[in-house]
Amino acid sequence: MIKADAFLDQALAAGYDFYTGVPCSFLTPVINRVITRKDIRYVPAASEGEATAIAAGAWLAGRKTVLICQNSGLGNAINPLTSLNHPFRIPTLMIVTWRGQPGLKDEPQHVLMGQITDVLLNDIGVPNEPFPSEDADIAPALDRAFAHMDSAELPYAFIMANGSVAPEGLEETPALATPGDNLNDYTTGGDRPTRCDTLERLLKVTPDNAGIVCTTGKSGRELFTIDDRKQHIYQVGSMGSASAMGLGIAVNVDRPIVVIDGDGAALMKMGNMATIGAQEPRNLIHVLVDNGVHDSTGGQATVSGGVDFARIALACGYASAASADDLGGFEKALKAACASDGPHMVHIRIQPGSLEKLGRPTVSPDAVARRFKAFLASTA
Ligand SMILES: Cc1ncc(C[n+]2csc(CCOP(=O)(O)OP(=O)(O)O)c2C)c(N)n1
Repeated sequence: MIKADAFLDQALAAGYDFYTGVPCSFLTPVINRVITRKDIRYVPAASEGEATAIAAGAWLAGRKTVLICQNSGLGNAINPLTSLNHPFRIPTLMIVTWRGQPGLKDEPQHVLMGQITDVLLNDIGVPNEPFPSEDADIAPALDRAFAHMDSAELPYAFIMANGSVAPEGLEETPALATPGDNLNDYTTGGDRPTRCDTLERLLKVTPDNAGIVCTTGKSGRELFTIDDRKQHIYQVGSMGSASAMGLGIAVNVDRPIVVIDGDGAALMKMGNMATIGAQEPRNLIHVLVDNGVHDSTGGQATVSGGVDFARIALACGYASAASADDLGGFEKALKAACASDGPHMVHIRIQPGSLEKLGRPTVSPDAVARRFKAFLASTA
């Protein structure tokens, strides 16, 4: 058994000071110390998939990250691990608990995942080993993890068995959002704009020093076709993770970060909005381009027509939220968002459909990520 600080100190000495995740009872000592310590930043996430994307954003912003979760939550993280970390080559150190370890009694819901935790990690190309439970094992284990993350630029996991770490108390002042009422309704009920015109207007209004994180599917392809700049990152998978990635970036940089989300994607990971509200990144502008359909997969309806995203954002603690359905209202809302402290939600309802000659990013995801990382590191 080790002390949590013995592990955290050695990871910190190598620069790993940004943690995000979701608790597990096996993780309690580590997570309690991570929350309590002032030299480590912890962002509590609503889901492990969200945490994976928050960590990816923090890495883009120059942080070394640790993702902590229960092995059942590994299921939630598989999608961004395979379709975000892998194609974009974004490393993170993972601590995954081992509920349902074969041979030990555990609850029925952990039995299967306990049998396949390492198999699953191996299958998705995440090398793994037991979390160190002796002091002498910490440095060599971390060295192996760092070596892999440095060379492959991909995640590495420690699987934590029960009782690896001595119990620790918790000193916590939770970051809680305060629901706001700064709601601006610019809707007109007139003809809705196209996504292409909306994205062109967004680029016109957004300052050049802003980083732009675009959701997966045709939005990213359209943004790329309109203009491809070093300040853009186009997600090619990890549906629903754009706002979480934007959050991970925004809490680590001063420049404005604009997230372009889709309605299907936002609905898939609505918990992200609660985390954003609680973290209060003043430089985050969450633009929800809502065409009411899954346009990228053939136009099947989402349920967004009955969802008031602006009010949801306010209820989650965003500093302001606006609704628009034409370019004039959108521009007003976006300009106001750029001029004041956020987080802000700008929800625009648009018409379905996309550009006829739609390109696909010709720059590979890992090149886009490194170009974007270098942009974030440049003078704001
Ligand atoms: C987890 C996951 N489920 C499904 C898909 C397939 N998929 C790709 S884009 C997309 C639709 C996204 O809808 P929305 O966010 O509204 O954006 P739009 O396509 O309308 O631009 C879907 C379902 C996926 N990439 N990932």
